[in-house]
Amino acid sequence: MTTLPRLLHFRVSHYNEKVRWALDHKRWPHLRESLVPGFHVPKVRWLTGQSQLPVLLMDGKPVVGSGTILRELERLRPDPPLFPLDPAQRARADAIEAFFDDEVAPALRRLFWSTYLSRPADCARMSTDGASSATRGLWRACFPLMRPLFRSNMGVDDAQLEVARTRLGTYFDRLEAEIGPRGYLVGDHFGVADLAAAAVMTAIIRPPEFPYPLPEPWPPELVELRTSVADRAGFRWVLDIYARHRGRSAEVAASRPAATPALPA
Ligand SMILES: N[C@@H](CCC(=O)N[C@@H](CS)C(=O)NCC(=O)O)C(=O)O
Repeated sequence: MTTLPRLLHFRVSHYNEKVRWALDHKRWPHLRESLVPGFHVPKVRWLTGQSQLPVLLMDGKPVVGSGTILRELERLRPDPPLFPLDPAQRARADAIEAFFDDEVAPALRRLFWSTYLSRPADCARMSTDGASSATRGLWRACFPLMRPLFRSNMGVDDAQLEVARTRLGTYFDRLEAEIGPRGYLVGDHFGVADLAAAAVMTAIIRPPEFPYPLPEPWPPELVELRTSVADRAGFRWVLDIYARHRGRSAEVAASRPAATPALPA
């Protein structure tokens, strides 16, 4: 790599948090470009032919999707490791990551956004957090047009919300069943399964170490949702993993020169 990786991301997103965390865990200096949901489409489509984030530009070449990006980071910078070397542990870690990515993440995202989509002002503040007030105003003006697209893109409808609410407890059951005697999901060390499960759960848990706190006040329905699971051991596990392992950011401010060796540990 001759230039710093550049992460195109949504601040609020749990899939995007997986990649930020992996870059930070590996102390890999990188640039971040935060995009605004809805307004991101032309740029991301132009770069990648699809519209989802995260996208990591590595020497200008796009790598798309959190799972693919994590594996590419591991291949290029294996130390400190995220993926177990033992094949049985690796298979378990991959399966846990797939469960949280494919089953849990869409359901929690649905629940999270459902608490915002009927509150245009709160939704605009959350979606454009970090952007200019002009961008926020424009986003707010476009909201009536974007809202139905957001609903259909994320499956925010009564039937799918009901399924998500019904299954919420089972997601915590699965998480709690995977926690081993040393407090990690696979083996004795922090790894990809812990990172993926905890990052995905941030959609409703929002630990204090999550790098982009939601603007206050939260919608009361989101506060209720979080409170409804706050007595779960899995909830405490996510807070604990974040407190112990989220660590410092390896983001480099955009004005710094773009070819930089590793940061001191
Ligand atoms: N499987 C993908 C899912 C990524 C994804 O769903 N990203 C959402 C944000 S949470 C997105 O970019 N949505 C905008 C769109 O679909 O245009 C991954 O792991 O990265």
